[in-house]
Amino acid sequence: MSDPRMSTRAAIFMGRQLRNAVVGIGCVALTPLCAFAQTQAPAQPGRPCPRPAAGSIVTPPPSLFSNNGSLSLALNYFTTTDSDGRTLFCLVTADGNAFESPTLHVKPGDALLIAVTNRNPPPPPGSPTEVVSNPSSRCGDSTMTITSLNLHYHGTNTSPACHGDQVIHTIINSGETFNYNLQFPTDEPPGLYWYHPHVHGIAEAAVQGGASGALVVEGIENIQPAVAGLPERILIVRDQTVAGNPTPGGTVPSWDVTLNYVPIAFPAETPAVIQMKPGQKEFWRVANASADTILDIQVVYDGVPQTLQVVGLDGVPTGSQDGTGQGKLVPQTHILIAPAARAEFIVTGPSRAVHNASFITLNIDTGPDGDNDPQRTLATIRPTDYPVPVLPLIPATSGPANPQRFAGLAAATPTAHRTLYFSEVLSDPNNPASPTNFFITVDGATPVLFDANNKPAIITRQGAVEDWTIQNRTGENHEFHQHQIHFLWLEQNGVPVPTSQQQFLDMIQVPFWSGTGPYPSVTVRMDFRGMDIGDFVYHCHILGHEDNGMMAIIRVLPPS
Ligand SMILES: [Cu+2]
Repeated sequence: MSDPRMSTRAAIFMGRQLRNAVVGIGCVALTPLCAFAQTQAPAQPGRPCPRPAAGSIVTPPPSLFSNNGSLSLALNYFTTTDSDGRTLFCLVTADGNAFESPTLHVKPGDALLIAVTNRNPPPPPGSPTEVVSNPSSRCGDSTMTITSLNLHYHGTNTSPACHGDQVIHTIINSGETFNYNLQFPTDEPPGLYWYHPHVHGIAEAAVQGGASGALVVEGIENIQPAVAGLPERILIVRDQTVAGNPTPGGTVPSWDVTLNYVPIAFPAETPAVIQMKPGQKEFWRVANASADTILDIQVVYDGVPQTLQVVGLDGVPTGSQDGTGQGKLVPQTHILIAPAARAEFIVTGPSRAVHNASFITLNIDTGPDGDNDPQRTLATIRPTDYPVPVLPLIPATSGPANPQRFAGLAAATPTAHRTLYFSEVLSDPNNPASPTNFFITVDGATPVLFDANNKPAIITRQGAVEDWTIQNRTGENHEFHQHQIHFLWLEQNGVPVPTSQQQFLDMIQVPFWSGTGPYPSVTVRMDFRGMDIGDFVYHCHILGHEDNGMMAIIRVLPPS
């Protein structure tokens, strides 16, 4: 599109059309998505995107494993509506068993090959479109519509080139098939990652529709031997709109949550059920696959928060990057999990003497302009001699740890320092009810809404190590995500993080600003020493913010 302002408006328009259609009270007639949702039959025979009933036992997602260095699969992308009028989206294996949202297990060094077919119906005539690439940047289709798709492999240190983990220009439109070919580096940290659609403007709707799954890089038992032999429980929290669209506040959440698709729906908020053998240690791998909801998880037995032995955050084993190849357990009684972040930890099942055992998320103070993320019980934990389902076991330690991607980063000399900040303004300063524009900006530059055709906001070179201070100049929390690489958490509000608490992350929350005093900030060390060159993005992972502009492009050039 020749006029970048038009392009931006189209993207914002698309995001808001979708958001309005999904969040609004039922489906508002004549909005594009409603027309799309109501008039189009599912492409899959039967009912795609099935969901379990409230109060169901939590079952693990189906798993697919790599073999001889690669994992190859085909996924179909479907949509439907549920009984409350929500638009659902799902990724389902195309061959054989029609597994929804399979967990993809790969080893460091493996290839992941996915043929993705968008089986959404075409967009209704007259719905918005946007050209997101030119002939040189094109990757798949060139025109985004309200039914477009692409996939992001969150947290993976894989290439941002086309057919890799490329989200700026990759577009898969209705009826089209696109082939992903991701090569995992041999030094990819073992742990929990995830995949989800990432088309700017409609990412929130796709993720709240449920189109996401876990991705496990195998081998954590070689860095954290404490998990060897333990039952492995993959838990995926997603969010979705609240039926009836009540005004958030008090106990009314901005979004309902689900646990492995079991709904915890306002107002009943019936917890899901997890069965555990009394006193049995399990290895829990929790992904916050919510579009917008911040979690602060806790396991509580008869009112007492249990000590969780954290072994990994955002796919990186805790304490594992000091050159020893071994991790360290970090005891915590609750774990903040930003949208898109992951936490992996050991939890011990309740004894028979425990009357009330639960897996909860605590209330989040998101700031005066933030969502309402109140405390909720995600699951009741029931001690059972023969729990169902029977969980798979983490293998025994099999050898030395693979080389670690971020080793030595703490001691590296930064080659640049930058300050970035989150900001928000009303799109019409004279109308308090007008939509908000969201920005992430390098200090000193002019704030611009994200557009796939924007120039890079930051240009650096492979080999660089940069310290970034990221400020929040708004009245709500934002959740910083850097694609392609992890970063080392160095400072909070200018105060150094103790070495024992430093961690490699791909998500970090920047708390809201009270309106007076210094802006809250985090300082992180970015590691561009790896293989990945090209253009990729950083953004707020509250996807409602990202869809409305809070994303920018970084370009990593080859070494000079
Ligand atoms: Cu945000």
